[in-house]
Amino acid sequence: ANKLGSKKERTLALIKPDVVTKMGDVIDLIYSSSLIVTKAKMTTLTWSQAADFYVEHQSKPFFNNLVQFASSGPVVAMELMGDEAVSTWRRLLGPADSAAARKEAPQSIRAQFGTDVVKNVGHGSESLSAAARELEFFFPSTIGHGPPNTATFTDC
Ligand code: RTP
Ligand code: MG
Repeated sequence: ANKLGSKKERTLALIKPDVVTKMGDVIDLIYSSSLIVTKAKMTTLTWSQAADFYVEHQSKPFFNNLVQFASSGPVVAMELMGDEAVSTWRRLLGPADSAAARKEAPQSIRAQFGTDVVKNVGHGSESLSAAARELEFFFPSTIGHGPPNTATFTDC
């Protein structure tokens, strides 16, 4: 915590294939929040990469649907930074089911731009440890081919 008592965190936000062509609408809402975008990458996951990303859900009945959808087109992965970024981003997204979100949290991103529980606009890490794993998944710290991931922002 800093001297004001806030906790600066980083989280992984994913814009899913259903709204990736309207990513600006989602990013506008991030700009209106207390969070800032500190890394971003558009990529298309293979089925096996999406299964790896969602490994925590591998025993769930919806796993195959989820992985199929997540690998069905491009996604935009972002690192978001700000006070309590993990919970703040999940609150901005709203409930997982977009139809429920329209009733329970009509201002939320899923309420405004989502379709149902599958086409639900985005993903947010659910804990700091999940955020660390998911950020490393999309923005690996090891240097491979291509430009290294050296873009970093220090706490402000
Ligand atoms: P939350 O845990 O806050 O409900 O939201 P979440 O986005 O983390 O959703 P979660 O329940 O953890 O599920 C992960 C993703 O799986 C897809 N899903 N499909 N019945 C279904 O077909 C179903 N249920 C969940 C959603 O894409 C969800 O985001
Ligand atoms: Mg969840």
